[in-house]
Amino acid sequence: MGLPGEYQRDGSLYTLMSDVGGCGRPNQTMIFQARCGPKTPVSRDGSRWTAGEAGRRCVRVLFYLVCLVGCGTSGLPDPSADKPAGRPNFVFILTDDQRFDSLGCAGNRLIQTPNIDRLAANGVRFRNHFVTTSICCVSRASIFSGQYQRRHGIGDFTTPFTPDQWTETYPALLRAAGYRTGFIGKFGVGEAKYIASKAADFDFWRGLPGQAGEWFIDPNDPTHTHATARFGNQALQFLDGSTDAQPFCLSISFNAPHARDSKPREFQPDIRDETLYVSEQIPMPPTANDECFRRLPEFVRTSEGRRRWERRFATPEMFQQTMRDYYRLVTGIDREVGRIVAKLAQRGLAENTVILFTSDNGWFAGERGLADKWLMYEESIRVPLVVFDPRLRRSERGHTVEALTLNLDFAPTMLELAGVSVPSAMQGRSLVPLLHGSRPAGWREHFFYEHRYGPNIIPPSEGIRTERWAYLRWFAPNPESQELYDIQRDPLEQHNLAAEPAHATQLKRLESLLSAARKRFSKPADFDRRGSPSKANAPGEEQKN
Ligand SMILES: [Ca+2]
Repeated sequence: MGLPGEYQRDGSLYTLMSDVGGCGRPNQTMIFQARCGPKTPVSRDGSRWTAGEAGRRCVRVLFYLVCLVGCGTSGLPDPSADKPAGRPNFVFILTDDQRFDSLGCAGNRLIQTPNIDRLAANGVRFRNHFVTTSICCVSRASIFSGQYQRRHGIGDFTTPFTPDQWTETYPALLRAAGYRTGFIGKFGVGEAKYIASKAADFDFWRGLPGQAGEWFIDPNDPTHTHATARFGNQALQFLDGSTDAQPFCLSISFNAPHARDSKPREFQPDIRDETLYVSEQIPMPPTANDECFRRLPEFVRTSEGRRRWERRFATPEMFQQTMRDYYRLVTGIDREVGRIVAKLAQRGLAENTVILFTSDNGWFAGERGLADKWLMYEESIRVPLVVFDPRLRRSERGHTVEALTLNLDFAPTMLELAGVSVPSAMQGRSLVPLLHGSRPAGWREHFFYEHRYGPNIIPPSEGIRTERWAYLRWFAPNPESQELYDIQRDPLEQHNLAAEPAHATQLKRLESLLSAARKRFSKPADFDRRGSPSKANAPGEEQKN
C-alpha cells in the first residue's frame, strides 16, 4: 500500500494536500508527521511549504480574490454592503456519508469543490466537527432535535418523532415563528408512512423515505437526471417561491455520496461528471493495510464494515473506482451548491441567507480494512462543516474554528440566529460566538459518543473524545474492552494505550467522564419522548462536561 507522499497532517488526521488557499500563512511552524506515513514537512493545518507550492497558492488565492471582490461571479454578497436587519434565512445543506476531508477547503488537493470552497473562504470552516452517533437515522434525529440518541430515543430506521417531540425541532420551531419552511431529499427518520405525513409539517415538501429513491439515475428516466441535480432543481423551485417578505428555512438532504447498496454501480455519478478524476491516482490511506486490520478486535474484523470493504475496497483497482465515483458525487453536490448561491443572488436573497453545509456521518475509505461508518474512529465520526453568514464582517470571514462542535449544535444555532428561544431539552450549543471568532468560556472540551444500532453486525461502542484523547469502549454482545489514543501524537489511532501503566490515570479520568456522560445525557425520569424539559437537565448542560 504505497503512499505517494500526498497524505499530510490536517489537525488530527492525515489528508490530501490542498490546492486552495495558503499563501497568507507563510509563518506557520513546520512540523513533521510522526507515524504511519512519510516524513514530509507540513504546516499545522496540512499545507506543504515549498517555494513552487507557495507560488501556485498565491496565484490561486489572488484569482479567488479577484473573482470574489471584483467580478462578483461567485454570487456571494459583498461584505462591505449594508446588511439587512431582519431575521436571516437559512439553507441547511446535509450530505450523506461525506467524510471530513472530501472538500478542497479541508485540504484535499484532488477533489473539485470550488463552490463550497468559496463559502468557506468567505465564511467559517469548523475543523473539529463531529457527530454523536455515526449512522443516518440517529444523527438526523439529533440534528433536528439538538439531542443525543439517549434523549430523543430514535435508535433505528423505523422510530419516528412523537408529535410533541416534533414541535421542538428546528423546522417546527422556525415555522411556528413565522418562517416558510422547506424540506428536500432524504428525511431519514421513521418509516415511509410517517415520512409521507411530514408533508403537513412543511410549507414546501419534497422529502423522501429510505435512501431518497432507489437509484441515483433512474434507468426509466429518459433525461438521465441524477438525484443530486433533481434535489438541486427543487431547491431552486423553493427559492423561486421565496421573497424577502417572509424569512425561510430550506433543509436540503442530498443522498450522495452514500452508496446505493447492492446496485451494480453503488456510487453512480452524474453523467456530466464521468470524466472527472479518470487520470488521477487517489492515494490510499496510510492505514489501509492488513497490518492495521489485524490489530482490530476480532468482532470488528468480522463486522459489517469489513463486508462492505469487500465490495468497495478489496483491491487497489476497486479502491480507485470507488473513490473516483465518491469524489464525482461530491463534485455533483458542489455544482448544486453553486446553483443555489446563484439563485439566492438572482432573487435578491443572498445578503440575508445563512448557508450551512455538513454531513450526517463520516466514512471509512478503506482505513483499517473497513468501509462505511458506525465505529468510534476518527474517519467515521468527523464530518465537514462550513457556515457562510453574509452578515459577518470582512474581518470575521475565512477563518477556521478549532473548538469541538457537534451535530447537536445546528438547531440551537439556527434558533439563536432567528431570535427564537432554544428549548431546554436541547443538548447542543449555539455556534454563533464561534462564527464571530470567539470561543466562549466553558465551551466543551470533550463530547460523548454512542452507537448501539444493529449490535449483531455492528459492534456497539461508546466513548469520550476530548481535544487530545479518544477513549472508546466496546460492550455487549461483544467482550468488554477499551481503547485509548493520543490524537495529538497518534492521529491515525494506531497505538492503543489503554493497557499501558503510564496512561492509567488518563484512562481512569476518561472512564469517569464516560460514566458521568452516560447518566447526564440519558432521558430524565420524567422524560417520556415528548421533549419535556427537566430540571435535572438544564439548558446548556452539555457544556459543563
Ligand atoms: Ca449517512
